[in-house]
Amino acid sequence: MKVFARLAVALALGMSFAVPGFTQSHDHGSHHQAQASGPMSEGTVQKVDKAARKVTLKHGDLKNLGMGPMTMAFQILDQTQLDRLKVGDKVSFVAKLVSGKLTVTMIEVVN
Ligand SMILES: [Cu+2]
Repeated sequence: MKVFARLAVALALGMSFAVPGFTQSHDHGSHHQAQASGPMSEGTVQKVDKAARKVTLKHGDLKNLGMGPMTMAFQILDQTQLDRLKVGDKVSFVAKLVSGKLTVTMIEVVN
């Protein structure tokens, strides 16, 4: 339940910093928002484990998960997205809790 508590705190903090006048449906102009079905985060690939379908990312703030910068492993559901990754790649990704596991639902290499 710890994660959910932190998520609630993160949401509350996010709300208090929201710019007055911006509605929730406001398009911030990033084409990533639509394709990602979640907020994009930045990271660097540290390790790819194809057998376990996991990628270890050194990531920046994950605002939707209430997480600060750290290095950690994520599940990746889509094998083809995992196959494209290699150590050292800079990536944009969407991380979510899926069935209680931190999971990358979308990831792309940033050139
Ligand atoms: Cu993390």
